[in-house]
Amino acid sequence: MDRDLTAVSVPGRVARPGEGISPEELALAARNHGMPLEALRYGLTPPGLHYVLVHYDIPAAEAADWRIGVGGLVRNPLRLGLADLRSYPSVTLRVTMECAGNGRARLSPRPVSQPWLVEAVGTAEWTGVPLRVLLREARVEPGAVEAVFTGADHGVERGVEQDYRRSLPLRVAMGDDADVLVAYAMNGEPLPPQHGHPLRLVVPGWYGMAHVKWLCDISLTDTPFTGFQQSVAYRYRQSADDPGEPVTLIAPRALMIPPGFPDFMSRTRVLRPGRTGLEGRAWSGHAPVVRVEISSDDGRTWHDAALDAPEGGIWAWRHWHTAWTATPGSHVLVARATDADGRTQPLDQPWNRGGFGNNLVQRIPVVCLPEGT
Ligand SMILES: Nc1nc2c(c(=O)[nH]1)N[C@H]1C(S)=C(S)[C@@H](COP(=O)(O)O)O[C@H]1N2
Ligand SMILES: [Mo]
Repeated sequence: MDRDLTAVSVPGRVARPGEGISPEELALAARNHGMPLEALRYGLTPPGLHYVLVHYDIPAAEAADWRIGVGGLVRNPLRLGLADLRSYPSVTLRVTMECAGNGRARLSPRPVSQPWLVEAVGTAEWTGVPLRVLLREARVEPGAVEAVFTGADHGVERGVEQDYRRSLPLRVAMGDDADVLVAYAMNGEPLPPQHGHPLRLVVPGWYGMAHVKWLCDISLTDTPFTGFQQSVAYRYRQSADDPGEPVTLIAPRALMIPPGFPDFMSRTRVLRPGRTGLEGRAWSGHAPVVRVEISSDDGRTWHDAALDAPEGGIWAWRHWHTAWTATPGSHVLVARATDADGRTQPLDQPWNRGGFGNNLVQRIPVVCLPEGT
């Protein structure tokens, strides 16, 4: 007899003190890649360098056969193909997307899951139909409170067999804060397989888990969705029995392009004495970033970096730059973003059991060589 699913798919856990990254975590890390930090130089992340996170397998999907249904509590159910979607006026938005688990691998104790360092981010231009337009055409019934989005990918997670599925409150789905898109293009091209070909949801300002890929169904419901990715995963919990709060908007974060050149194995940064430019990008899903501070002494003293004008709208990261005079010896560079709501980044890790929404500052150890070497 087959083993049941709970035997192949175990509950979530936190690593034991000193427990290294397991082969299972390595397998996830090899499938789900981050954005190399030097790619922070590009406002629009080049194809292939945007981070990727896929819970199960990339499903086989033919654009020509794809249909998306809009149903549930609606008066006029829809069933649309790609050509139908392309016939609506399109909207293009530049959106910075970040995985809610970004930074997880550095937490102590470490939640066992996709072991991101800090690079689970990317910015793309998404083109599609505002979800609001489809919901209006479907004539949502007054009793509806949420829209539930289903992806075509299937798997088992912590013993629960499922299609990847997430919901949004109707207010968010209707685009009260930002246009939510049913997107069929990324940077002007059809979506690549790993980013949801042929259709995905894009929810500006929200962590990645909300942007359902391989989108095949939208269903309006009169009760909040309680599926796995909503009520088990993606909650800020302190313990296994804590009901927690849902993970939603992206917390502010600044990242710096590591300066100098890296050692192959340790990736320690090496540079020569003198003035060196420091630059990077910063974003927040709550409000625009209004300040980036830099420290070259591991957070003891700070100075403000210059913020460049926003490029491509309010949902995309902002470029910042400053200069630093490197002196021989070891230094730790730190960058910290603050948004217009006054949210900023902690110097000590904010910990929760899933390792979500952790926006601890990035620390980059650098070694500056002696004069004349
Ligand atoms: N159908 C489906 N949608 C999904 C996922 C998934 O596994 N299946 N992963 C989510 C998560 S956790 C993230 S962080 C983003 C990643 O999007 P990207 O791979 O295009 O960067 O997709 C989200 N949408
Ligand atoms: Mo994610």
